[in-house]
Amino acid sequence: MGKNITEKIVSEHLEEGEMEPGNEIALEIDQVLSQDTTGTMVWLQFEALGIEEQKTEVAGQYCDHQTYQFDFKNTDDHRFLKSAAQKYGAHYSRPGNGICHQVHKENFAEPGKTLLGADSHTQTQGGLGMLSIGAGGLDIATVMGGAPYYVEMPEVVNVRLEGELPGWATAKDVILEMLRRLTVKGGVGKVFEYTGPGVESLTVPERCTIANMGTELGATSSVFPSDEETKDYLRRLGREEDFSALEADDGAEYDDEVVIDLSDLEPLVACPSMPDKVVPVSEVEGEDVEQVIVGSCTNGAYEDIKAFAGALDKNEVHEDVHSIVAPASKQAAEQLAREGEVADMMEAGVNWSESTCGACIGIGHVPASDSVSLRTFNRNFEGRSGIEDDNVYLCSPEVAAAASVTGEITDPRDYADDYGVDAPGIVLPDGFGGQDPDLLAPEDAPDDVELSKGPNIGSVPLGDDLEDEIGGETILKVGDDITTDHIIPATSDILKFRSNIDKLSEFTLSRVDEEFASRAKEKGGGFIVGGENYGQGSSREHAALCPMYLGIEAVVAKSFARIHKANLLNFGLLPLTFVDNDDYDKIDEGDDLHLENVIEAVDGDQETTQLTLVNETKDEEIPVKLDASLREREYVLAGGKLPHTRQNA
Ligand code: MIC
Ligand code: SF4
Repeated sequence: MGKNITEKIVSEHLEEGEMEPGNEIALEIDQVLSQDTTGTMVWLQFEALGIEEQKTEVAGQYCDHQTYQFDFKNTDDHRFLKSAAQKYGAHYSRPGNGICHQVHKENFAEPGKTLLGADSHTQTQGGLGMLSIGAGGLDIATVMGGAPYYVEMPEVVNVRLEGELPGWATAKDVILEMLRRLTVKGGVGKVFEYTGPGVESLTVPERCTIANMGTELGATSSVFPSDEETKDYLRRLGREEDFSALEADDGAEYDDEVVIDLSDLEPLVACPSMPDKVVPVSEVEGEDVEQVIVGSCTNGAYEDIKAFAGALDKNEVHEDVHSIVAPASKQAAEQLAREGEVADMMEAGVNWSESTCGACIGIGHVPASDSVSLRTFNRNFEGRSGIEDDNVYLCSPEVAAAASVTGEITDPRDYADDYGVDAPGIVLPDGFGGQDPDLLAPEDAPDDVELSKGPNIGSVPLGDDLEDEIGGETILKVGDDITTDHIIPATSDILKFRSNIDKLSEFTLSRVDEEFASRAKEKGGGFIVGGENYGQGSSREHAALCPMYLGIEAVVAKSFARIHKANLLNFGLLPLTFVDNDDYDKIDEGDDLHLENVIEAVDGDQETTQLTLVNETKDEEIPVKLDASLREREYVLAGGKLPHTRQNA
């Protein structure tokens, strides 16, 4: 039987387990990456493991989220990250050099290899035929210590692309179409593998845009073949030697199939405030726009900004619009500057930001109250832009250009007619240059580096041993689709405490209920009750670590997002699901809940065990399940993965 691409990469890296969907497998990881808001915990946990040097082929530590360094705490974080990268053998990318996924793509991504990243959009590198997966920081730390990465073998979905993109439809519209069809829950437990004749017509940066937003589908990963396009792209990056061809065998089997005819696609937007609220641009045409931003790890590459510039075609930015480009890497910015594109855009009224995630998580360029912001990003969760009740639409660089000029959401085909502009298409540079001074190689590091810890760098909190009886109040009950941005927001006022859990935990779930942290502390912990897809979005393990720190022992929900569930288990919290989702209605905030015989239920030799949750306030017995591998069960029994790893080292 032929293998698909995912099975080929998995089988080459399989250390334990069977490639049966749903089975836990242990994967050997070739490369890791972390960024500046997850990296501090990654390295603090790596330090706690007591290992002298990281053991993967390539480790990249990028400084991209908090590059404005508006507080010494950010700068101290960067200094700490540099010292950790140099001490333990990672590449260090200086603040302003670019977003981790873009800089990793430019320098290290390699077909056929595995990558684990402490950022949910790590799957971007699937555009180059790499199996790349986002995970919590502790998983990165243990992989750097030489352990495999344990993950459920995903189902592999064949996304067959037919035809070619017409005029103003783009790669962004391919992934928005996937979100329109499958929703933000549609990819849980799956890898989307893109095949079919349409793949050939897509350049690597376009493939990366599509792979990047597999995260918004909830997917474990997304992957494209590695072909002549990949070879050509690596050649332009000066890394042709990293190329190897990779495609599915004839007769490869898949668990499911989605067919998209690229020729049928039209320009789409995701409406506020969920990436799957997708409609054709024409349906929301005429909506006034006050802010347009081109950038992020989805559409901030050289090719995206070039397309924006091409679509702008030197037309002036509308007087009511603030139009901003935030390049995803300094290399992209440098290239565009050399070509004169930057000057042309500036002349047209576009502003230029440094290379950063920035506005994507509400750091800078917070939209005005009651205004529409149109962004080429991947997430528009409510409040993520830095203001509650925001109206963020997600779109392609071409749609961003049309709105910059007209001042309203405009179908770029109408804009093209009115302004006489041709669809720019994707233009690749002959070659990329620059950037070397901003990427420090581990082999050039001095021998005697010590970790540099400023006053804001705390220590790693450890969980308590699991108790056989767990009781406490329902400190909070929330609805569906609670994101990690709700649990631990990433805005500038809060992000600076990522390495200081004592302080950070004060903000836990503050966007839902400002009193949550103080109530949890006062009550000595308790339970959180959630709806579907609890913890979707970011990989930030702080969304598990902070509730643990506040004494929360279990989250009972209808379902969980993949990375968040793994993070809860890593820190010894119980992610429990209802056997019957209607029982969600049998618990109210403030109800006293009780679990008995917990150790027996966790210590079982089954991947699914059942417990009885007693609602003492309402005198109800509610059956709940723990779905966790035998290994994850050991973590919980030991009070978390870190104590477990140390005990077994
Ligand atoms: C995000 O897009 O939400 C982030 C900020 O990049 C996060 C990482 C973090 O919280 O630090 C992610 O996607 O994992
Ligand atoms: Fe940065 Fe936004 Fe990408 Fe997260 S989604 S890595 S914040 S650009």
